[in-house]
Amino acid sequence: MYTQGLAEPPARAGAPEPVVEDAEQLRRFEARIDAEEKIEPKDWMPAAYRRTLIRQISQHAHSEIVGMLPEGNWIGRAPSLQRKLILIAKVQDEGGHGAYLYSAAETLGVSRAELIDQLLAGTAKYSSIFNYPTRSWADIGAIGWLVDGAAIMNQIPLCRCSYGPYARAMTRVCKEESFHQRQGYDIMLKLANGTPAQKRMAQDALDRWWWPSLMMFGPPDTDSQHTALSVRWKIKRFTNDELRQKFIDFTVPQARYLGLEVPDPELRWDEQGRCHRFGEIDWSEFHAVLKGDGPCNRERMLARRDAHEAGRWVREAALAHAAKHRRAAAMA
Ligand code: BYC
Repeated sequence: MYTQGLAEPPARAGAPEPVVEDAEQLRRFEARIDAEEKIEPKDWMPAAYRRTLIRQISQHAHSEIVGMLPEGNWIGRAPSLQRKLILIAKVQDEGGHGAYLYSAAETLGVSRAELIDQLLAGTAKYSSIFNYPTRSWADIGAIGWLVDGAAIMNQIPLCRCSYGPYARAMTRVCKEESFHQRQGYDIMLKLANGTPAQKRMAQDALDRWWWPSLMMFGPPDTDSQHTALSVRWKIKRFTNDELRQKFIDFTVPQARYLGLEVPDPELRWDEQGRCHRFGEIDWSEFHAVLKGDGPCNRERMLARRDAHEAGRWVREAALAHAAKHRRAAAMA
C-alpha cells in the first residue's frame, strides 16, 4: 500500500523533478495520516504533500483577497446603513481569512511576499468565481448565498485536513463563512419577497451565479489531477463531484423556499438515488476563466496590482519601524 511511486503525482511539463522519498519515512508518515494524527510544520512530510499544500493554501488565500473585490465594489452602494455595515464587516473578514491562510502557507517554508508576487505576476490561480461581475445589489445576495454556501461546503471538511495549521485556520474561517452565507440568503429573501422588480433582480442574479458556483468545486473527478493523492493524504476529505452534489442537494430546496427557479431545465429529484440529477456543466467556460479569459480577469488583476503599489509605503514604513525597534532593543 505504501509504495514510493504513488508519493508523487505524474510528472507534467514544467513540473519539478520527482523526489524519491525515503520508504521508511513515507511509511511512518502515511501511518500517522491513517491514524488521523495532525501533521505539524516541523514534522517530516513528503515533498509532494508540502507542494500540494502550498499550492492549495496559497490559491485559497489569493481567492479570499481577490474575492474582496466584487463585493467591495458595492459597499458605497449598499441600500441602507445597516446593509453597508454588514457588507464592510464581511469584506474585512475575507481580508482576515487571506491573512490566516498566507500565515498557514508560510509554515511550509514559503514567504507571503513570494506568494503575492506569483499572484501579481499572473502565475498563481485563484477561484474562478471571482472573475464574474456584480451587476446589481441582488448579486451581493447571490454571492453570500451561493458562493459562500459553496465555500462552506468545501471548507467544513478542510477543518479535518491532515495538516494542522490549515485545519485550524479553517475552523475559524468556517464560523465567519456561515455568517456570510446567512447575510446573503437574507438579502435574497428580502428581494424575492419584495416588489416584482426586486424578485426579477433576485432571479437574474441566481441565473448568472448558479453555474459559476457549481464550477467552484473544480473539474469533474475524472479530470481532477490532484484529488486522488489529496484524498489519500486527507488534505481533501471528499472529491470535487461529491461536494458539488452535496451543495446542489442542499441549495435547491433553499431556492424553492425563495420562490426562485434554478436555471437548469434538467434538474430533477432522483427518488432512487436520493439526490438531484442536474444538467451538463459548461466546462469550456471554466477553462476559459482559468486561462484568464473570464469576464473580469483583467480588471481583478489590475485592481490587485494597483492596491499592492498603493500599499508599498505602508509596508516600507512598517519594516522601517520594526528595524528601529530592533536597533533600540539591541542597544538597551
Ligand atoms: N478556480 O485537480 P483539481 C471564498 C484548478 S474563497 C480556479 O481538482 P484540487 C470567498 C486547481 O487549482 C474560496 N482554479 O485541484 C472569498 C488545479 O490547478 P493547478 C476558495 C481551480 O486542488 C471571498 C486544477 O484546476 N476556496 O470562499 O485538488 C468572498 C485541477 O483541479 C478551480 C478554496 O480555495 C476553481 N474553481 O481541487 C466570498 C478551497 N478548481 O493548481 C467567498 C480550497 C480547480 O494544478 N481549495 N482549479 O494549476 C480546494 O478545496 C481545492 O483546491 C479545489 C480544487 C477543490 C478548489
